[in-house]
Amino acid sequence: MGNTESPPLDVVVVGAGFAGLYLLHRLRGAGFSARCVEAADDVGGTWYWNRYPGARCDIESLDYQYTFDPELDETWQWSEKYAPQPEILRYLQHVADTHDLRRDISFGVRVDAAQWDDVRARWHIRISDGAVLTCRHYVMATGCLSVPKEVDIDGAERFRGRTYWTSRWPHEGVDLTGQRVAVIGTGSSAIQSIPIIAAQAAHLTVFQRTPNFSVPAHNGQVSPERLDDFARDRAAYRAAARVSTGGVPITPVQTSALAVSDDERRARYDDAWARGGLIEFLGSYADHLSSPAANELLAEFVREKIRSIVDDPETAATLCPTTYPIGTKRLCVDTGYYETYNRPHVRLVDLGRHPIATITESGIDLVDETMAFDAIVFATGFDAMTGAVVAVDIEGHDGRTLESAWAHGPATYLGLMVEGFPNLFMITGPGSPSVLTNMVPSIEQHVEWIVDCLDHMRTNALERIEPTTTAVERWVQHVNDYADLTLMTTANSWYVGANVPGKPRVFMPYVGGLGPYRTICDEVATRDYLGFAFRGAGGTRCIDGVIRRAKPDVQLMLDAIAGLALAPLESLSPEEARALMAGAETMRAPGPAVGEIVDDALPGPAGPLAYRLYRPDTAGPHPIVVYFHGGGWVLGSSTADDPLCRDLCVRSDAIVVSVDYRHAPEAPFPAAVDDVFASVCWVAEHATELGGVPGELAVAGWSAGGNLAAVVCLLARDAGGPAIAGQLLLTPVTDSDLTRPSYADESGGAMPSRSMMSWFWHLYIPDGDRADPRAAPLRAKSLTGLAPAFVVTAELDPLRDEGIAYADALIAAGVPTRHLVAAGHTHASVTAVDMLPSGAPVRAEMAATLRRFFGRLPTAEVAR
Ligand code: NA7
Repeated sequence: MGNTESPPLDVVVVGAGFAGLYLLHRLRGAGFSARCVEAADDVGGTWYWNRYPGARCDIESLDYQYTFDPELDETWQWSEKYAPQPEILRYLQHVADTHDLRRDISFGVRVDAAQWDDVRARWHIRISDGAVLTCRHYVMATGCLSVPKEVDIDGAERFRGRTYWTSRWPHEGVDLTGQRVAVIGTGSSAIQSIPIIAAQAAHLTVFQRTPNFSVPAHNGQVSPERLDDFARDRAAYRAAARVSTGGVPITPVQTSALAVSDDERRARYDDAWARGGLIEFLGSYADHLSSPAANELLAEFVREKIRSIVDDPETAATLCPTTYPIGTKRLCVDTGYYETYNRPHVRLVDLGRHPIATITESGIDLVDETMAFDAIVFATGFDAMTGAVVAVDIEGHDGRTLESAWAHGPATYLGLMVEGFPNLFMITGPGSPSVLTNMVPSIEQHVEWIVDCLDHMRTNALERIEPTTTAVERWVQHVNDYADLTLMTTANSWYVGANVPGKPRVFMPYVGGLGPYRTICDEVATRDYLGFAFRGAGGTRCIDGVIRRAKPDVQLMLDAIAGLALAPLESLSPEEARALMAGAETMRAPGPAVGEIVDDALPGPAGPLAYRLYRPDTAGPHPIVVYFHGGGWVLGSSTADDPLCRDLCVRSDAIVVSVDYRHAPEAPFPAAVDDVFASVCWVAEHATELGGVPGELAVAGWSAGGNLAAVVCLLARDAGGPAIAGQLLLTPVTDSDLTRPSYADESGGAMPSRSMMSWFWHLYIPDGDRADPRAAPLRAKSLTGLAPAFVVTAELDPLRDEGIAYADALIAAGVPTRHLVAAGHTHASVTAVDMLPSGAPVRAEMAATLRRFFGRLPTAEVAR
């Protein structure tokens, strides 16, 4: 870089839109020196550039505005529910004037390159006018949708008529009166501008690659209900937006679209359509973005509307999206879009059936038709979320550019920072809620967090901040896990980069919502900036770790359970605890249907033992899995783990026999052991009668049931039978030592807690030897010669370490063993069939291993 360094600044900000302006204001207030670099000749960001006819916000203006300045709330009045671009631009100019922001902004110049100087811990920022700014921190406030996508249509440069881009519309406006106009693209920009272009043009032809869903804006006066809500308590209104999912203060609907009658649903959809608004429309039921069936109901409702609005059935059919779920591409908000196709001079071309061969000097050649135009409007979108960030040549501390670091997709911590690029922050970067929420409160949250972080660094004499590898990897995983719970990843949208040829397909925004995300960011800060490494005169500091270890669905369940504020199980009597568990069983999803269920009893050493047999819906005979339920040897029954047993039966194509055993404290150790061993012997002897294949017998169990399954294998080995093909141990109890580190890890909701386990052990073996291998199989003198094992431990389970120890011991003893660590899972979450989707892959592995035990799948290598 050149030598013309300006004096070092605390911060350089790129972009003077909503994000850059507020950041400048906050930085100034906190006493930091800052300069903002803006390519345009005025403030406004996206609202400076996007001047196409009909450009408006698609979140109501009352919500799409800053909340940091109550005076602005009082003095600024929007003329309409969805303000037009000139008014939003005037608003931002007003904010810049009111807070005297322009004096720290360099207009008409852009950042070409930025290079981190690791020795002096500062950034050198090269500006297009040749100047180099030096600063401690560098913030990209460049917007998520600011770099137009390059034209990827053959022959575009040949066209001799006029060409326009919705994203770079001429400031002086365009008169298309009497012209033959082509609009390419049918995204939000096209949908807003097409009705207005149609009003001017002599002929308008719209070229559609993928139809979009759009709901009516019903623009006009700001809705009176919203205004009333706001006027009643402005602070509360804004506070509610800040903690909401979408950045708009609406109460989320909890009901499934599938849980109501057709009439009730129809009435709600009609009402939502009559009100307009994308967040409210999509949120009219809870599961539109997670359940394909619920989504299809809403999608079909919109298609019906399209068919009812558009006169020509063929055009209507072409406008109806059918290839992706509604809401998985940005839902559009329009004024008279579908109606425009009823105008005689407007034509829709379906590029799926009539692709563009080339753009010519005079128009557009389809493969089967030649068309002449005076003007072509490209409404072809943006290189979203990453385009503006990688457009600058940013070089981090090891000489690597950000573009190369993100070659396989963006990887960030919290959407705020990137490993290898110290002191570089992004506002609403990939990995943050950003475009899935109302951008303004999302921007405010990022700005405030960053300025607080810089203040923390200044106070503690820390000069350098960078996220750790672990923090980034696990955040990326968390963002993906969350997206995978929804339908969002299924569409070819700009959310996944599918609109830009060659861009890696990665779902970029965070679907967890603004409120939960804010909680996460706050928690990171209060936990001493967990996952960030600092350096400076104040020392070197790093609390490495993972802010959200639980899978998102598991976390939601943990939060719901925590909200119930239940008394600890161990504070109840065994009868009360059993009643509680029985109550919980009635509330869970039932699990898949199986071919047949048989409830019966088998002879146990001290009386009959109830069992439930699950038979697959396929031709038998089948192998048999004898299953033992969890419940700390105190709770549960042969039907207690019904959904899990059904799931195992269906997935493994094996008979599952869930056998009950005597419970403590009424029948303490070794009663349960005697029962389970007897039951396995009985099932082995009666395999044929049960519909099984003699000799194809495995044992399985969860928690205390896993303990019993492991113990049965020891007993069978020592007794010389019955032959057991394999043991499946799901988060098993393997030892009576409650001092392992996983007991001290609080992050998984800590179930079963040490005190709960201690209660179970006390009831099971009140005064006997808890080191007896029939209670603590890890203590067995030898584990050699045992049945092949599959041990599943959960990352967030207090029993994790004893499970790991058992898997290790089996491997050391030469037992063919697979050990799977269920990342982000708790002791019980893998058993929550049909409730926690993230457990399904683990159960699929369990079933595959059972098949392997029976020689019905190739043997997998021993693996951790
Ligand atoms: P979008 O939503 O990305 O829309 C771009 C449109 O252009 C979309 O219909 C694309 O079809 C289409 N497109 C892109 N490239 C081509 C080519 N080569 N040929 C034909 N059609 C093409 O951008 P917008 O500016 O409308 O809206 C961006 C966001 O701004 C919006 O979501 C709001 O948040 C505000 P595709 O769907 O990719 O097949």
